Amino acid sequence: MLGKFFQKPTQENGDRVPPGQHLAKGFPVLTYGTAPKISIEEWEFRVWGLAKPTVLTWADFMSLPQHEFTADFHCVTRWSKLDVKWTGIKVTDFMNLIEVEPAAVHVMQHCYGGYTTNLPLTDFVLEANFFAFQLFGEPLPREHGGPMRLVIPHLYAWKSSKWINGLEFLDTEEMGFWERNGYHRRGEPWAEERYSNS
Ligand SMILES: Nc1nc2c(c(=O)[nH]1)N[C@H]1C(S)=C(S)[C@@H](COP(=O)(O)O)O[C@H]1N2
Ligand SMILES: [Mo]
Repeated sequence: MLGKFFQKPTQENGDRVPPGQHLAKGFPVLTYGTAPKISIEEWEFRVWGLAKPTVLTWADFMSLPQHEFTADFHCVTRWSKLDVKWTGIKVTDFMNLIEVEPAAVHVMQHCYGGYTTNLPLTDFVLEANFFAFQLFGEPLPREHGGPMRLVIPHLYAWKSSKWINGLEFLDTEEMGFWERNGYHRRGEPWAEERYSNS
């Protein structure tokens, strides 16, 4: 066996675990630095760059349709968790609240605490991506990014910002925190895009 922290994939879910990954027991927490503490009352979300500058509140997000999502979660440090259950708001619905300029091709995620991570707009505006505020039916715990995080299921989880509080729309690709520190600019788990090759 793989010990205390990992589970062996079963026959049926083995093909859902990307190369070089193991199934985690439980749901590990991975945070660089300390988890910021933000109440829903003070929570604010900003949009800037190549978009109409906008400040959104918790109520603005809650006015959007809410959905249940089941998604697999892959951390580049080689653990995966299948079938994580979230409640949240689709990125595609969120986009109706803001006005992005046609020249925008890239987006930088910003967070309480200063973490950043970048995405091409084509990886961001997808039906499967969502802002999550519940995990397994409970308010999203602070250590997992509560009150609100982004989830981008098709990329390594460092692209899924916890405590997200803003988006900066860009006409060029800029690097976020881990991308500047040796990790891949895109991070696709099935292609094992772990580290930057430049
Ligand atoms: N703001 C912020 N978001 C973050 C991180 C972080 O350190 N700060 N870590 C990333 C990494 S590397 C992973 S694997 C996931 C971990 O999410 P979890 O702690 O809910 O498992 O969050 C990502 N989002
Ligand atoms: Mo990670």
